[in-house]
Amino acid sequence: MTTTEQPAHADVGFGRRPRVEDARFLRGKGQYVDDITLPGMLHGAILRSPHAHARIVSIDTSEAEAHPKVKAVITGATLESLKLAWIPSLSHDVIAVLATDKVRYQGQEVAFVVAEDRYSARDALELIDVDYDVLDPVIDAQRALDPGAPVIRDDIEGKADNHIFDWTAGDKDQTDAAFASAEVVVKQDMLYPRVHPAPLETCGSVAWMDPVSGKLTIWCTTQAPHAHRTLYALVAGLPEQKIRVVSPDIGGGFGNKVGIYPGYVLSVVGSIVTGAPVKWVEDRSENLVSTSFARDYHMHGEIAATRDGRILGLRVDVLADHGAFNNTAQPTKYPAGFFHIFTGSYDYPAAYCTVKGVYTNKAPGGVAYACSFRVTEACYLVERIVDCLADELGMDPAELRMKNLLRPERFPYLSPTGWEYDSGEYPRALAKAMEMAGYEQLRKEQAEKRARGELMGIGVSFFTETVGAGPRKHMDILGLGMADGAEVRVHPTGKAVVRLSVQTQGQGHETTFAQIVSEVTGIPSADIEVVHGDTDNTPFGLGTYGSRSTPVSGAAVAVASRRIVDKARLIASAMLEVSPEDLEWDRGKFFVKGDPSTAKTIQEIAFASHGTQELPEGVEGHLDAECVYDPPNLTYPFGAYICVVDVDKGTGQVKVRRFIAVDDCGPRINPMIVEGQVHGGLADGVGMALMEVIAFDEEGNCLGGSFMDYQLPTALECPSWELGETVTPSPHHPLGLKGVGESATVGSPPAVVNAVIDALKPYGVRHVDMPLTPAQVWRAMQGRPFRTDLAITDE
Ligand code: MCN
Ligand code: CUN
Repeated sequence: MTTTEQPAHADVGFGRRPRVEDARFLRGKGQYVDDITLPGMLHGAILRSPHAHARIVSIDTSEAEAHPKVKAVITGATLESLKLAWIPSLSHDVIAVLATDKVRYQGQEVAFVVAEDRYSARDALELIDVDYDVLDPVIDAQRALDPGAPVIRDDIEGKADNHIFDWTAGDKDQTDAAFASAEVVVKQDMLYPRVHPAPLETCGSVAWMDPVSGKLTIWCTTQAPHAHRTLYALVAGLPEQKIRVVSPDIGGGFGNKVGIYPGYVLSVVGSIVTGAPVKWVEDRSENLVSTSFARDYHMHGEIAATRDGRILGLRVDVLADHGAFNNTAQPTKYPAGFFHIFTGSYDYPAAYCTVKGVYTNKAPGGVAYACSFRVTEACYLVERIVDCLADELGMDPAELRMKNLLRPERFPYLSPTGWEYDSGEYPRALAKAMEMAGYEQLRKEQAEKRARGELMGIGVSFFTETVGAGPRKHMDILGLGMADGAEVRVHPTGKAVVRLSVQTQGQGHETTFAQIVSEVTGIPSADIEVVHGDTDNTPFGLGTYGSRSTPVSGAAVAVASRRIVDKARLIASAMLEVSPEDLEWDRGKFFVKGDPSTAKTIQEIAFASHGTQELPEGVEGHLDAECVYDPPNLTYPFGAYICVVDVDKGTGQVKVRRFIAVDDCGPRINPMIVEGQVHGGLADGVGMALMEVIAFDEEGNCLGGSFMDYQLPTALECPSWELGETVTPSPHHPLGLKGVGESATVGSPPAVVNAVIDALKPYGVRHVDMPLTPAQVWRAMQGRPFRTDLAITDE
């Protein structure tokens, strides 16, 4: 007996294809954490600090405990007895699960109530009486190191200031020499303000410590289920085989769901204490106020060049506001993430940067939000300062870029700060974007409008991304190296299952990872099931962030799939009674060289691998393979963006009229999904450039705690995106693929800001800090833009 023939319409390999996951999402049949209901499940709620900085004098929980529906009230003291009050952060620090000594930011977790229902748990929070001794907060990062500034982290022995780290990259002497020989030097301060990933679904977990089996199951909103499990095992001393982390459908992560939040730990403790499953799901304000923010980089840049526009060097000094705990999600040895890719896409010999991290009384976090570990800030800096240079030189910004972009023959390219860019054809991408935009025509239109007193701006940006972390010897989280496993198993009937260590939050992995297996093996992607998000059913790996799924896990899947084909060749050789070298592979089937009529399909071979066919010496039965992929390098996708805006002179309102985005992420597994990723990232970029900011008043009140104040872009703020592509494969990825998930978020903010500043040229404006709200733009026109990270105090 053989399996059925492959249907003629088979959907094999890469290509535009609807997302299989949408069948359930569009019907409202997704299974999110909050959809999980277990028998006897209790509900947790967190009491949060109203103050940014205060000593906890006492906590009285007696009234809350007396509430008829309350099952437990947990405080820092309870956790101290379990040694869980403080847990290690992702960056050589600790974070408080529940505050014991002091609260250090508004919204910090102080107590946890477990009750029969969510409403009672919330009601009981009001019955907890906390006596605070309010302290002066440190809100302005630029004043955090002032002598006499209140010390936030007095829990760290001997700590007498708010300094976290100093870090440098590049060659200082060489950079000084480049600046000394320069004809032109341009300097500019710029802030990348604190923003928030704001996923549609907030964070949450359901924890169930089964008292009989001793098995702890945690359903939670995580982008990295395996890393979470190991951290629970290490921190809580629980046996790892008795922990199962399940990441069900996730309603957007954008980096917000990389780390472990106190709420997750509290649901676990709640379950241990009560003996029942405990659900904790935060509300929107809790998500915005207390979970990982992004950016908050105060940057000073200096660029050196010749008068005719050849860039000679770049110098950068950064003050990094990490909030109250240093808990930035990035490979351990990079305290400033991948910021040292700030040299960007241009060819010049010298660059140097210093980054100083400080504590402030704000929520911790600091990297996440489609950021590729600070590449967002780096790209913004270089793309803005190149525009400042163009302004100084009186040169067209596209022409200045074209003159300095890395040429194709420079790849693989070793940057002045030590990155090896794998491949690139930069001038081609910029030329394509300019052609799509009708760049010259746009400049003509702008000149005419300027003559009439209208404000039109054209902004150009070019980005190089660094995605796909490891290799493991350089990159880890708390000692766990960044490599990922994959397993492919072909069933007897030729259908297959692929198990991943990474986890989708909306990127469409169920579709694209099946397409990778299909591309290599020829099995139709509809016949391949993708399993992920469950540590009991998937191989170990470090998860999804830094757009690493395709570069790392995708490579693991490709290698495992190739191993399937290699094994299939041996089995086919036995079936056809020829030597393996005499076989030819035509995706999906092997045949004797020169005689396609002898073909054995991969489905027939799969059946034979499980059947009675005698297998060649040394070949085990069944058709399955696995791979643990340790990437030799990161992948470097890139792109050229052009944004066209109109600015209303009377109100300062910015209208993004056009946005042209040419992206190169190597071959595209599914062009439709890639376009969706780019659309989302461009909307992110427009939001950050024009609307999004988490600012604080002088008392440390968070001013971005709801969607009334934290403004997200909608279709109204977004134009109809104009997308283009070039294809430059990665030389080291088995299928040439580069990641793309964060590209547009990295590349688009400078294009929008450059466009607005370009529109404001008649006012002599060279730089204005994001977000470019109407108020900010209008005030820039009056020559008095404000600091967007603080509440406006002068009127
Ligand atoms: N893809 C492709 N061809 C390529 C590269 C990628 O078809 N050459 C596909 C991939 O197979 C995958 C998607 O594009 O389906 C994104 O792939 P990749 O660039 O590998 O990024 P990840 O899958 O690792 O996703 C993480 C990335 C990050 S870090 C953030 S933040 C972000 C982003 O993805 N969060 C998102 N995009 C998001 N999109 C949605 N809808 N939701 C999020 O939370
Ligand atoms: Cu930086 S946000 Mo994504 O890496 O999860």
